[in-house]
Amino acid sequence: MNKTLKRTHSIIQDKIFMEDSVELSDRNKQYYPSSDIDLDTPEPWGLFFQDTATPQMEGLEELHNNIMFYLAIILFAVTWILISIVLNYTKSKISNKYINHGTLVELIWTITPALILILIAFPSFKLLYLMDEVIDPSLVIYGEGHQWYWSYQYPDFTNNDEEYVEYDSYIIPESDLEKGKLRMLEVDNRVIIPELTHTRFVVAGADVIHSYACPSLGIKCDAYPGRLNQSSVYLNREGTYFGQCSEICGILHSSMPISIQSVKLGKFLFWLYDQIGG
Ligand SMILES: [Cu+2]
Repeated sequence: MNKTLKRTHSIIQDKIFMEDSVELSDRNKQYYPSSDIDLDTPEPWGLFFQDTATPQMEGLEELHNNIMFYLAIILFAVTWILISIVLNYTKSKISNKYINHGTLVELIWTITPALILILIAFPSFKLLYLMDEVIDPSLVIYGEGHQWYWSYQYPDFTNNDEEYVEYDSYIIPESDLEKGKLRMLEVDNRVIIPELTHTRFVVAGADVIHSYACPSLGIKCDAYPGRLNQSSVYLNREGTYFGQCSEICGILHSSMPISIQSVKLGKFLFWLYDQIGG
């Protein structure tokens, strides 16, 4: 661990112990609180988005809502036209069996969808390029997909022996699951990310193509062998977020879940210190 980190660590250590009066031995527990109080989890028959935790996901949800607005109008308009033609064929103003061409109506039904597509395209491109940018992140986390687990590295922080935090993250099998924990989603080592910190998430595959996905963070990033893909993460709040590998990668594709926990910066430095020491 370098000198600056060490100094920050000791300052924050004092601050946290004053605030929370946490015993040293109990410290590890606060990194892994029980997930039955977490709200950012998938639910049975859940149809809607999980609570958003990053600006990207807020943008995605807003885009989704905007597109749904046009979708609802188109759905009602087309349904109304169809039903009115079927029920009222001879008297309906929009149906006439003797007219083969109508220049005006053809212009309308060509130009209107084009305008709607443009209206959808602009906010979509804006969001696409905003999400693509990872400018000057404070932290880099490297995630690698294996058959069938994820491994993580935090190459920014090294101790005196030039070692950095590096660990594997395996699923907790159903037989070992504690009460209140989530089936097929809990892992033994979570990804710890400090909140309110610009983080670059670099993803690759070790053997086959995997995909790193977490719905409430708005991440879905393919993990290719021999190629680095990146995604930006800026967590708005503390919480535990769950995701799964989203590329069919083999027989245990469903058994390599992703669990991300965002903590306060102080707790993150504690955790780093616990992992690699001074
Ligand atoms: Cu996979």
